[in-house]
Amino acid sequence: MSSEESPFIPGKPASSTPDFDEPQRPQGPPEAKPDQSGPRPTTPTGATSADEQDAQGQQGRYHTTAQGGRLPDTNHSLKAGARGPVLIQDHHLREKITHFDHERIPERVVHARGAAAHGTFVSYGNASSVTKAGFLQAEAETEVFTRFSTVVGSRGSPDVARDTRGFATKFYTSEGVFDLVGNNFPVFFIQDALKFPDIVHAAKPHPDREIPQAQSAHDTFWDFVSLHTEATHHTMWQMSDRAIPRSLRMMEGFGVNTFRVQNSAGETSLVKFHWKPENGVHSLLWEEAQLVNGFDPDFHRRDLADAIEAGAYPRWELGLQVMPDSEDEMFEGIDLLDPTKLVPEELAPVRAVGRLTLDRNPENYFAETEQVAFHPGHLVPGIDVTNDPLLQGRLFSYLDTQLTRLGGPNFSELPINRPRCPVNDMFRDGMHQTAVHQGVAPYKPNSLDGGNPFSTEDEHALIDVPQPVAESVKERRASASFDDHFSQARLFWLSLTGIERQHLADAFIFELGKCYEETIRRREVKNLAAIDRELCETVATGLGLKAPEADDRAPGVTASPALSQIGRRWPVAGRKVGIVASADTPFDQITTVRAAVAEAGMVPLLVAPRGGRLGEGSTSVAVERTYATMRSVEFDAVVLTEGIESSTEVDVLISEAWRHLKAIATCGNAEILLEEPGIGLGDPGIFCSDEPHEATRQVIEALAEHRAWARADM
Ligand code: HDE
Repeated sequence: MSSEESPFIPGKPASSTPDFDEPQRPQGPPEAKPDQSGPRPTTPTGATSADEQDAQGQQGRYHTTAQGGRLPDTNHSLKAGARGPVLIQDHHLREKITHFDHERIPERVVHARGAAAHGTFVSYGNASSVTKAGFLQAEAETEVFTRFSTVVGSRGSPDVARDTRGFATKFYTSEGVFDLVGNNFPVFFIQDALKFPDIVHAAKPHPDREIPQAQSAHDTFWDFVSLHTEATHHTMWQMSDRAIPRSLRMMEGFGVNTFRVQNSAGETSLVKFHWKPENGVHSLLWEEAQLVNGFDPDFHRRDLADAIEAGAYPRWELGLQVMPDSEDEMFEGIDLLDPTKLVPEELAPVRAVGRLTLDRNPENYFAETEQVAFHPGHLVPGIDVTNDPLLQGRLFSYLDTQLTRLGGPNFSELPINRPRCPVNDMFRDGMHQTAVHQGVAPYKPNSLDGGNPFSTEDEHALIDVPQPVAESVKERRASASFDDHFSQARLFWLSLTGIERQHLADAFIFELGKCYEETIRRREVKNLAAIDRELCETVATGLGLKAPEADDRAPGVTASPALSQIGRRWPVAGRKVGIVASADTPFDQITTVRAAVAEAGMVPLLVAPRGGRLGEGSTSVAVERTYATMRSVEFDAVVLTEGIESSTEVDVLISEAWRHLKAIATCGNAEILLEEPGIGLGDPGIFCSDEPHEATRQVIEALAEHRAWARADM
């Protein structure tokens, strides 16, 4: 460095004296952030508030070190001359690289891939007869954060793998945090938490080559579930269309385990929690799912964020199935402590008790979606656990896992996990402690801190309903009612329509067809014989195996029609319609179709051969997808306008939309495009009209049933 060169910026002349009197401040007003100087607000824990924490590391207008020292340059490390080696004294270099080196935390051991949103839960006020939980009382409104996830795949795995989906909601109630940590299936693979590592090891990639990613279509999974028949019911759901949701917004949610609730008179009931989506329960087809995973691996994540940003807020009703708190904890012959069993809605109707609206995307994926920590033991007064052995094990696991994942016991101080009510837990110190606790007596009883904090005999969380525990001996055994592994698997099968059954059988054929070991395939087909003859024969035929003898282990089972996804009409808001046009399309056709789609609360996506705009001047419309960037799987329905020509891309679009039972409308002479693939103008879900508005109206009407199911029989 020459003697005239600045010690801070190579090449910049040094000032002769330190510039104390006239600091060189940037001109103009501060750019982005509001002024965050001034005293830091504190929460009752003594920690800085959530808002303040969010801004930590991003305050003021200058780039600084982590210690707040202003930085002149972050492009060049400090070197012994412009071409010389880097000096170890460059603190900025070491601090920046060191922080970067430690940016990753362990991903969740299961449910690693997730997407989340903030929202509000509004109670209908009609649940007080069964629970005193404050957030379910009249006029209660509660801030929530919901995270959806797949189970098996790693953080970077594709969204629409065939898998169970997590559906976890954190209610920041005035009585403390309540977490409803559920799935999109009402049942689980195992009856005892002790088996959880086994099912997860079996479902995860093979330990030698670490393949396949985010799949159950492999030997270890089928080895386990074929041997461990209590998994049969869940496996049926996993092979059903429920395992490939069209959107996270179109899934049901279930608490799975049975909970015990208590009202203010001290009366208890057993309940199962349900989330019912306002948009209906819809799925992709398997071929679509496979295409989506290549075309847009972030399909679900993008869909959720886009919908919220566009104001098409997803909504669910929270429902309760309420069963009497009987001594044997059975209901209509169903053991309520067995998480491989559901209670058919026909036997215990789902009573809607409030509405969840997700209306705000996270601002920072890591801080919120990644660091949120759920726990089925985060309970509020009026909601307690049962002895379901799966739930009991979960009560241990979720706290334990955060210690590794979030690096210590203070994760509830992270902004996303903080209760929105006073916290005075008497916990102290530990890694990543952010609170500055007051007082000298973090123990009870004490006199030095005036006896603070006080215990309450009033409403408290962990209600610990005094349940009698049967006089018993210690033993590793489940009750005999847990031995029935097939009757509800059959109930699920019988509840599905023909096309849903076909999809389910096809999924078995695909998944077992991916297993190398024939013994595994045979063993699973034998299990299917205990569910249904037709299912077993279809799968055996698909695999080239001989169907085993009929097995009548599940006699006298009836259907629960509520489990089928097909046969109802649903709101179409938020669905996506591809409008294919070109520079030759009459412009009013484009505007008419777009307006009709938007008016129905759906998302119009204009597709054209090339990018840019269609139409002239200020009324022109931006092309949202080109032939290079579109694929049929993104659209729920397709409208073909006049002026588009046959091309490979358009032909593939039409044939896929046709095969995937999607509604297709043509305006005017665009119907010619249907000739080549042999699509009849009167076929189900095909709408041709000279009136673009009419063609679009018919498509919207058809979308209420999700797909043109009648085409499946053609
Ligand atoms: Fe979980 N589960 N689980 N699980 N689970 C986790 O906790 C576990 C089970 C569910 O978005 C982990 O924080 C055991 C049933 C969801 O952050 C872990 C058993 C249901 C999520 C864990 C079960 C679930 C998890 C991993 C058997 C549906 C994601 C990371 C006894 C009712 C939550 C974490 C999120 C996450 C353990 C069974 C739902 C390891 C031991 C049944 C939605 O603690």
